[in-house]
Amino acid sequence: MAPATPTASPRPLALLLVLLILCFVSPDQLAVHGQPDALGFISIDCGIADGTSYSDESTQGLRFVSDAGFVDAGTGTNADINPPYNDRDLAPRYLNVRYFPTAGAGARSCYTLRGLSPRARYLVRGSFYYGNHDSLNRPPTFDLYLGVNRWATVNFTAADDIVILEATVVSQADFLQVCLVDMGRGTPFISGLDLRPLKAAMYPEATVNQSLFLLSLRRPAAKFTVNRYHFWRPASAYRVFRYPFDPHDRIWQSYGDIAPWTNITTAATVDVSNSNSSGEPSVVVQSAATPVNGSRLDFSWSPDNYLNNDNGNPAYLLLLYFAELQQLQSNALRRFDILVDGASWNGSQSYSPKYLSAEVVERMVVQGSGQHTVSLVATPEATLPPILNAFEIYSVRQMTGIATDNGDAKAMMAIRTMYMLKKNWMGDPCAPKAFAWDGLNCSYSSSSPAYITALKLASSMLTGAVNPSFGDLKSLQYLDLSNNSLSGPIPDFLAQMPSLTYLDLSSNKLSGSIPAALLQKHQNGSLVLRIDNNANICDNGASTCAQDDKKKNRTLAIAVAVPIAVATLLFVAAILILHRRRNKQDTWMTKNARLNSHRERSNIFENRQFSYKELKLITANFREEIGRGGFGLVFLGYLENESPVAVKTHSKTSSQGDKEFQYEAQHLSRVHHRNLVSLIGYCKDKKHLALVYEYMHGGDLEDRLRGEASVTMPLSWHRRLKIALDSAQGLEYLHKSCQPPLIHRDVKTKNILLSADLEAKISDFGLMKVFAG
Ligand SMILES: *[C@@H]1O[C@H](CO)[C@@H](O)[C@H](O)[C@H]1NC(C)=O
Ligand SMILES: *[C@@H]1O[C@H](CO)[C@@H](O)[C@H](O)[C@H]1NC(C)=O
Ligand SMILES: *[C@@H]1O[C@H](CO)[C@@H](O)[C@H](O)[C@H]1NC(C)=O
Ligand SMILES: *[C@@H]1O[C@H](CO)[C@@H](O)[C@H](O)[C@H]1NC(C)=O
Ligand SMILES: *[C@@H]1O[C@H](CO)[C@@H](O)[C@H](O)[C@H]1NC(C)=O
Ligand SMILES: *[C@@H]1O[C@H](CO)[C@@H](O)[C@H](O)[C@H]1NC(C)=O
Ligand SMILES: *[C@@H]1O[C@H](CO)[C@@H](O)[C@H](O)[C@H]1NC(C)=O
Ligand SMILES: *[C@@H]1O[C@H](CO)[C@@H](O)[C@H](O)[C@H]1NC(C)=O
Ligand SMILES: CC(=O)N[C@H]1CO[C@H](CO)[C@@H](O)[C@@H]1O
Repeated sequence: MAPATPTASPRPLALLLVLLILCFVSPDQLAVHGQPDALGFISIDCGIADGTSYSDESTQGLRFVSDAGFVDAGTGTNADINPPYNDRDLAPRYLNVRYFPTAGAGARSCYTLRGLSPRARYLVRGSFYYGNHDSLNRPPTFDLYLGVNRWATVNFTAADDIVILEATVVSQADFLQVCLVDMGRGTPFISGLDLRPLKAAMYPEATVNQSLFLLSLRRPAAKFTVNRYHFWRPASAYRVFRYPFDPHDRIWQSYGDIAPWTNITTAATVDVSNSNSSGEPSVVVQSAATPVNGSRLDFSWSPDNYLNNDNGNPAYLLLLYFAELQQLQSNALRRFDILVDGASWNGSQSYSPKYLSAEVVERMVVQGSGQHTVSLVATPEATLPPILNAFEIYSVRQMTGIATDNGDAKAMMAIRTMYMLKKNWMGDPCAPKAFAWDGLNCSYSSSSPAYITALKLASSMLTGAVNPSFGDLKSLQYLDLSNNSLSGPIPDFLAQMPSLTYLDLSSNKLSGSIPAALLQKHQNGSLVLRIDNNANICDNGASTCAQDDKKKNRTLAIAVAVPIAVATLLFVAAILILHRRRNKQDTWMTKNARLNSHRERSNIFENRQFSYKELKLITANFREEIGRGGFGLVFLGYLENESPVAVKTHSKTSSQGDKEFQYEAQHLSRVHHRNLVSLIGYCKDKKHLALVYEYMHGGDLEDRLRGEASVTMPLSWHRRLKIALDSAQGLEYLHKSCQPPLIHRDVKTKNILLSADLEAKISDFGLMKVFAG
């Protein structure tokens, strides 16, 4: 049979390609969703399968996409509308929803629209059709937020209500969030979400601090809840004009028949350039309402329950569109007063629409919580009744909620994405206060954005590198990343964070050197730094580890290190084999050692300077001698927290200068590796020199091997090999990762110490330099 032909395997090449792609394509480029299309539109059909899209006939081919990339993966569930509600002649976006059942009362579920221009004006539209998608036959009530400000309370009177809410906003940043808030009155859901850019001149009343919310008062004769009407009356349909008729895809719907009104329509194009600041399409104003019989047109509105239910004194923006559609005889006159709540619109001037030329007459603020009425009343000299071609009514609202600083918010979103954090991390990180993200402390002020001051991400299962976005949190004072699986080097940017005073990186898998600037901050007391219990932290206090350095240095270091490591390995292995005893039991770990092992985790990186008095205290006046080295005696001591230490004293007074000893000791205290004995501190007090090391419960290898014959358990073959490898690693680390390389001039079994669980650690490296200068 034909075996799998081992041709030159394409696998490594493919792998390389994947790696290259991963290196050069940013996550933003991969996430094509979440961005506007060529028209600048975002058209989301919430509830269709992730990653799918379709072109919509009713808008002549606008492409609607799924909400993947706009809403956090894993939040919400897709559902289809149930019969009989799916039988209506509806656009596809109303046939399914995304709902948010797991969020629970008080929780917020958000959509993030990206790729916006800061300070540009946009139309944002949410569509909601309940359609018994959850088979509960209970339409919910929930809050809708635009960023940190409440937009509306979405409420349904029936399962077949379609609610469409539109807002005209100026975006603060290059993204905008729309959030659904569970009020404990049913599960929030959404059918569709759209974003449309508007021209700069349109709706100037919308500012960074003020948004326009189109009223959503229901009209029995109108199809949708958008209060933007035209009076076009083709024989049959209640026609809706949107894209492509309106290049901004506003929804203009038919006002619907009312008995006292009829319409005038023209086939001629109406010039809209006079009112192009509002950009209404010509077709919308080609038809107008006029009274059947009489000389006035009246219509009114009341506060909108969705928008104005928390506002004692709502303010409205009213836009009226006029264009004369009839060629008037010379003796005919159409002239009318525009009255709001019985008062004239502006001054006392009456108004005559211009022939086939549209104008928008707008009234900025109509204020008050009651009903408001607009009346178009023919003047006494007029021979024709008033007309009205189109109108819009907005609720004008101050955006008083103060969001998180853009930089901070974007950094937090990047951190959330990078580490796939869920928690309650939706919407704005700090605001509103009631929805602030877990693990954050923010500083709030009434005049400036909220800033993040503390970020607690301990035990959060973070993996990978320390993300550069942490560095963008300029007001962060407290950063706890302990007890995760962060790997790679400790990045330099941590030292550049201007407000940081507490940084906990302990219990991760970080490696390499501690950036010099970070160390300096730690040493001068401006930063509390915790870095213990990491894989391979080394520091020479001056420059960086070889891994991060130029290739030349690295090659050199390896060239030096490898032979040394191999030599050590052989050397230790040989000794171990020579000392090998017949007994092969593997019960090498005593109960006592097990109990003590937790104490041996390397100490928090600290660079403590002991006084001679302190040493006397620690060692109970140098009571227990535990060893004798080339330079002096070694004593057992206990620190304040009861961790045992080995105090290595120097018997002779040194000719060395204070500075050099201190420099060397500081240098050594920054060399950390699991196979190197950690220096905790030093003493340079007048003539007394001493080094304080972590205490190794297992003693040194020489003693261990000598003692095997009599008291201790013999070392298994497996354990011996492990000790040899550990020792080699420690030595290799000294040479490879510390610059300039630390050469251990005195490798012997006496200098290989064992922890309680028999992990080997090299000791006495660099001693020659410290004590002898
Ligand atoms: C929702 O609508 C119902 C019926 O119109 C009304 O009774 C109720 O007060 C509304 N709820 C809210 C929160 O607006
Ligand atoms: C918005 O409000 C802020 C703070 O209240 C104010 O400094 C700023 O001038 C306002 N901007 C506009 C466009 O009104
Ligand atoms: C309408 O827009 C055009 C070009 O955008 C401009 O030249 C013209 O002045 C505008 N008209 C009005 C009345 O603003
Ligand atoms: C017009 O209005 C007057 C007075 O309201 C009424 O008597 C008359 O029947 C109306 N005509 C039509 C055609 O509706
Ligand atoms: C009233 O409104 C009309 C139409 O916008 C405008 O031309 C006129 O100047 C206004 N009059 C006053 C007194 O503001
Ligand atoms: C965060 O805020 C809480 C509550 O105000 C406070 O108890 C805690 O000390 C703060 N933590 C930090 C690190 O600032
Ligand atoms: C460390 O994190 C893990 C979960 O990742 C948790 O189970 C453990 O309790 C944490 N340890 C400490 C000391 O917080
Ligand atoms: C500590 O060192 C850092 C980094 O060199 C420096 O920016 C800071 O001003 C120093 N702080 C003090 C209190 O000396
Ligand atoms: C209700 C009404 O009178 N509609 C009229 C609107 O204008 C069209 C076109 O002129 C007529 O066909 C409708 O009857």
